[in-house]
Amino acid sequence: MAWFRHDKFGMFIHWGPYSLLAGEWKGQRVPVGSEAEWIMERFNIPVKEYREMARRMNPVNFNADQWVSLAKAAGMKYLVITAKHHDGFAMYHSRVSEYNIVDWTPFKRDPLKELADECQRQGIKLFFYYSQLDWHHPDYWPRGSTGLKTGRPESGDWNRYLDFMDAELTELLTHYGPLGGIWFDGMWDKPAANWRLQETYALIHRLQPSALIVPNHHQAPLPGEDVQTFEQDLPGANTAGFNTKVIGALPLETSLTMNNSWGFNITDRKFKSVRELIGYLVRAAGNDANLLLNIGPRPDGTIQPEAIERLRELGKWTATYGTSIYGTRKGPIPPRDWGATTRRGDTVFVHVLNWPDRALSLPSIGARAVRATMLAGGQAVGMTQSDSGITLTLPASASDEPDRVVMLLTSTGSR
Ligand code: FHN
Repeated sequence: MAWFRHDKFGMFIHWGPYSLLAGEWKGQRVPVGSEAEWIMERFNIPVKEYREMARRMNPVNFNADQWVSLAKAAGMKYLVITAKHHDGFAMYHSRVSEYNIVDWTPFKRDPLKELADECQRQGIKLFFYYSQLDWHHPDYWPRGSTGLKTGRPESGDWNRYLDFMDAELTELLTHYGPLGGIWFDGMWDKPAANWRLQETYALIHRLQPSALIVPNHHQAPLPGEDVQTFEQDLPGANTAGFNTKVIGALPLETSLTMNNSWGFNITDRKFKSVRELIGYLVRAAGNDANLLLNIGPRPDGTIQPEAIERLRELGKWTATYGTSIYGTRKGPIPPRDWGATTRRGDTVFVHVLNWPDRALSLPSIGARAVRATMLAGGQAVGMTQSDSGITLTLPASASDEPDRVVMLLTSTGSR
């Protein structure tokens, strides 16, 4: 948990047979702003047809080194990739389901093994995303709120499905070296079902005691879980409509799309700007949370230039300003419209994201500030203090920066 809290910034990757469709099925398009990895459900694609489509998965241009290097260049410290999404297709060499990228497609390689080896080499922690919800498996029965029209028999054995899930998780936890953890999703499809969570969590912790369990069930944390994750929202906010407002004591994370879809959607051009993305990273840190930023690679294994460009720009930013993010905790002032604060030891970082003026008045930070300097360049920042707070006078020259970061050294400091 300590490393997770420290590392703050990760790459999320949604990649599977849905990437081949890129948001289109038989002339129908998923609307912009909606999730292309949900195409099977959106257009009620029968399992039989989807399975045939999946045979075409052949990412000949996939290069694990390039993906991991890109994450690293952006300043990301961990990576979460879809080992199995809701469509039930294993993007790794499963021995308990032939419906996997090695046995089912001409590709024959195991991209998750290649990624795991590369992550080891480059010092990036790897998580496997695993969808508990399954639109393909016949034993995912009784059904929940989705996957109702894929043409499966109206019967099945729920415990057999859970055994299958545990068998796949066992493979993932034993064949790919040490993992950062397992990132679960999909329990929200059947919230009232008996998921045998405690058995599954115990299995994971037995196989890899340091693997973190990150459940995206949109509820308050349950026993055995290690991280609380929020989807498309900062902790405590619920613009997405399904996030809990309860914030527990675990390390926190926010997952975020770079455009509006998790999986590759060829017509979704609504990429967030670099400035917005920096804002999310900073506001996440100001809320004590990590940012898990998603990309949806193309089916051939390449990454869209819009994503590459943004990740490289983020890398330039983290190279200078990363010290105000990594290893910090939320600062003394809760996030505001103008920005957020983070803290490491005696230093409070004031992130000015959205403030046009030079003078900025802050409430009390609970200690006396003895020095204020710009993080980039080290210029002194004017400061007046009273019991009610501090007024900073920011240098004019930096006003077009996405984040003007002021370092406040507090009186408890020894420097
Ligand atoms: O349905 C999924 C969605 O496709 C995507 O994987 C996101 C990522 O956080 N989670 C689910 C919705 O809660």
